Amino acid sequence: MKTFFISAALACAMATAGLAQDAKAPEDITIALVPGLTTDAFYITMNRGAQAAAEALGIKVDFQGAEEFDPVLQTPVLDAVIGRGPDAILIAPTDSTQMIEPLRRASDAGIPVITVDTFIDDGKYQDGAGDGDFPLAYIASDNLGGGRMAARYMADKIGGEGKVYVSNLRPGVSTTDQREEGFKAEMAASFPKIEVLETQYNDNDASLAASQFQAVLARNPDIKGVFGANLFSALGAGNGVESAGKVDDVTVIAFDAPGSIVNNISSGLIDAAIAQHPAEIGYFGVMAAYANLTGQSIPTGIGTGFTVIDAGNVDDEATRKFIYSE
Ligand code: T6T
Repeated sequence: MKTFFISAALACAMATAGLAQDAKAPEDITIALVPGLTTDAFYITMNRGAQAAAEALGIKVDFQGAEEFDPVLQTPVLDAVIGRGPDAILIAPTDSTQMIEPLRRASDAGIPVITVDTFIDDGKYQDGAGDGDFPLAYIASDNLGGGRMAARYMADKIGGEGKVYVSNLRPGVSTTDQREEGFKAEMAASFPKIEVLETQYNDNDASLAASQFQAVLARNPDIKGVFGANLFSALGAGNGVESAGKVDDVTVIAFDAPGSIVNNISSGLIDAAIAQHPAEIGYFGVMAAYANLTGQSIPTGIGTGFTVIDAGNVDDEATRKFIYSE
C-alpha cells in the first residue's frame, strides 16, 4: 500500500514537471547527455543518435562527459551540468551505487533524469523500491541476454569444451556486470564441459587487458577463448592473443563493434562482435525526455537490439550501419 502512495506522489510530481515545460518552445529546450566517457566510439555513436533526434525535434542536446569511465570524474561533470539547469539529463552512470547520490541532486533540483546504457541501483525505476528509484526511464541493450548470446557463440566456436575467461571492465558497472552474469549463467546451464576461469578486470585499459591475456595463457596454455565484455576489454584481449601468436587457437568474442574490432573480424583475429545499437539508445533517450517534458507519459524501460557481426556478414552493406562512429 505504501508503495502505491509513493508512486502516486512521484507520478504527480512528474506530471507537474511535464506541464510546467509545456510552454517552452522547442528551440529553448536543452537536454544534457552525459556519457560514460567522451572518447569511446560507443558513446560517440550514442551522441550521433541523440543529435539526430534533437534535429528532428528542433531542440538542443549538449554532450558533456569525462575522459575516463570513472564515477569520481563523472560526478563533477554532472554537478556542473546540474548547475547549468538543463531541461532533462540523459546519463550513463559509471557505477550503479556510487552515482545514486550525485543523480539525486539532479532530481532534487527538479531536473528529470533518464539513464541510458547503464543503470543505478537495480535498474527498476518508478516502482517505489530502492534508493535509486527516481530516474524516469532506462534505455539500453539487454545486457544479460547479450552475455548469454556471447556464451552461445563462444561454445559453438570452441566445440563445446575447454577453458575460457571474461575480460571485463570493473565490478559495479551494471552493463558489464550483467554481460558477465549472462555469459556464466548460459555456460553453466548449457555447456557443462566449458570451464569459465576467473574474470580479469582491466579498468577499461586495453593494454592491461592484453597483458592479462598473456598471464592467463602462461597459467593455462590450453586456453580456448576470451569474451571481451566491452570495447576496451575486447580490443585488449584481441591484441593479447595476437601478440602471443595464438590467433588460430584462441576464440575472441567481442561485445561492441567499433571499426578497429570489425577490421579484426576480417583479419580473423576476432571471431564475432556483438554490436549494440548505441545510436538507437541516444535517439530514443532524447525522444523519451522530450515526451516527458511535453507532458506525455513514458515507459520506464526501453530495450534496444543487437547485431552479431562475424566473417559471414562483415562485408554486407546491411551490417555497415551498425559499426560505431569514431
Ligand atoms: O560497452 C559499452 C557500454 O555499453 C558499457 O556500459 C561501457 O563500455 C562501453 O562503453 C564500451 O567501451
